[in-house]
Amino acid sequence: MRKARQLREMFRSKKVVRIVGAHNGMSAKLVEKAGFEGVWASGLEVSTAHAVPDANILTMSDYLRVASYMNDAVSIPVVVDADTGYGNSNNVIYTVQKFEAAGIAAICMEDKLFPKVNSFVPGRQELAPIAEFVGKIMAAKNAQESPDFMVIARVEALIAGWGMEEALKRANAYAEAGADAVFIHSKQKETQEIEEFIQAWKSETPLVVCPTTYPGFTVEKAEKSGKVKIYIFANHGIRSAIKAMEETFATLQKTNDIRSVENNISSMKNVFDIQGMPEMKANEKKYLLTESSARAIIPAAGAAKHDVSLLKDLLQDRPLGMLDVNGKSILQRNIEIFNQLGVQDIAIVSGYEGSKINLDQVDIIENKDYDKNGILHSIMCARGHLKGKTIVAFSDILFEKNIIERLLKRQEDVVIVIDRSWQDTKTNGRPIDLIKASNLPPQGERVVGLEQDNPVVKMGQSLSPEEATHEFIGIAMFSEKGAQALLSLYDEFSENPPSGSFYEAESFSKADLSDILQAMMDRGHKVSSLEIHKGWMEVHNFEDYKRACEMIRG
Ligand code: SPV
Ligand code: MG
Repeated sequence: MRKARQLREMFRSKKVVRIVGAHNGMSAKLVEKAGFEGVWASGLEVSTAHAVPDANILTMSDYLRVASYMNDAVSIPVVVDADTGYGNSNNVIYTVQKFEAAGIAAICMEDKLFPKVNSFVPGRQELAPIAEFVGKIMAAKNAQESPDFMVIARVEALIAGWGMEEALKRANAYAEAGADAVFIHSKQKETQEIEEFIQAWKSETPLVVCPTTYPGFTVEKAEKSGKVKIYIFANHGIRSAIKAMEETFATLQKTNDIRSVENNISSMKNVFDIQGMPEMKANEKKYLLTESSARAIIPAAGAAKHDVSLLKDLLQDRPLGMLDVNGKSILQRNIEIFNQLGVQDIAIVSGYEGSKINLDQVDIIENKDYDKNGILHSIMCARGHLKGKTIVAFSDILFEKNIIERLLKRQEDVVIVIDRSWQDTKTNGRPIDLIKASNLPPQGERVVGLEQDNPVVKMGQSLSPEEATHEFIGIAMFSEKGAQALLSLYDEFSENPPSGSFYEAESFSKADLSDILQAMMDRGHKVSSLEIHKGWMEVHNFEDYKRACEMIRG
């Protein structure tokens, strides 16, 4: 009974506990999000949400189900409006057992006859005899399991027009019977009636008020009284929802144009947040294990460094990975490929114009020093993700799905993707990461055997074209063991950075992935390869961009 205790503890403070009416999990969650202390599972709201009168048309089980959804959606206490207790004392016992078991902190029962009618509906407002209601309170208090659970007794004498004396008589009888609080209800427009009651109230039992019709009785006044412990904003949630929906529907009906309401409705992101979708996605990453269970790291921190002069306009406000290729950014395309292949845990390392990487369902990790260090350090910013099978893919390349599909099937500890068609590429003097693999690429028109490993012997931009067999495309995969080896070598160099250059980088801090891969090879680690023939491209200049837009449709 964690929440019942929470509510009891709030009662100990001088502050009034503000609870707000809700009718389902969503509205309860919005109450909590807005910063209130508790939820009022309002009979009026729940009935309205079902489009039936607030007159015990719904059954106790209906209310219980809705209250449970509310309670499950929030971490603050839920106080349930249990009307008359849904019958006589026998029904009250069952009601308390069920609601308490559902985690509800308190129930409130009113001293009307079953079936009740909402207090603001003119006409029939029949009160139960005092003895009968006292019996219900005792039944409720005896039925509760935990001493923390609360039973609030609601006095309807003022609503029914029986006068102040009757109201005080009843309130005192209910307090004597063991009610944890007395809810005194009034439908007056002015505050005199409620103030008179509070003035005359001498019992230690705290009061509950619901000033829907007498809003002049503010939270501040309630607090000042020293006697009111709960202040109910009973139905303002559903009334605002009704108005908002009516306005949206009326506008849509008139305009037949979604754009006419777009600015006045909640974003889909907010909808998913209320659902708890981010938490679900986080759980998926942990527990929806796929055959490969691979993760991905995409370093996207550096400002484009190559010949981007003609891309400048497109890139002045965003990193290269956010370049739009026919309606989708490069990063978005690549994330979709990973997701389709079951790679859900994706970390993107941001740096240059990092705030523009507005992608959902990925972890965005900032490399604050992106302008001082190289890609290797960007990758290491996401080292928390470098466990188990992990693919590292550069952010400025577009690639076909089958490359990743084939890569995921590989079992070696370090596998890098290498293209045998590199000589076909016009680089215009731009350096590319060349590879010397153990075996020459298969020659001739028709080729099989690309699934066999062809271990890498050497890699780097300074390899001579005569020596080179392939080109590294910027995608590598590490097994658990491979990732460990990479991390420990990185840590070793970080602790003792080599003075001067580090392989082809001017310093260790500027190192590229190819530099550390070469270092791994030099330490005797095997770097395997996945050989491909085209099926990818990098976007480094306007020419590349135009070709990418032509080749990628949709
Ligand atoms: C409710 O919210 O259902 C209440 C408060 O019982 S009132 O509608 O004011 O009676
Ligand atoms: Mg009610």
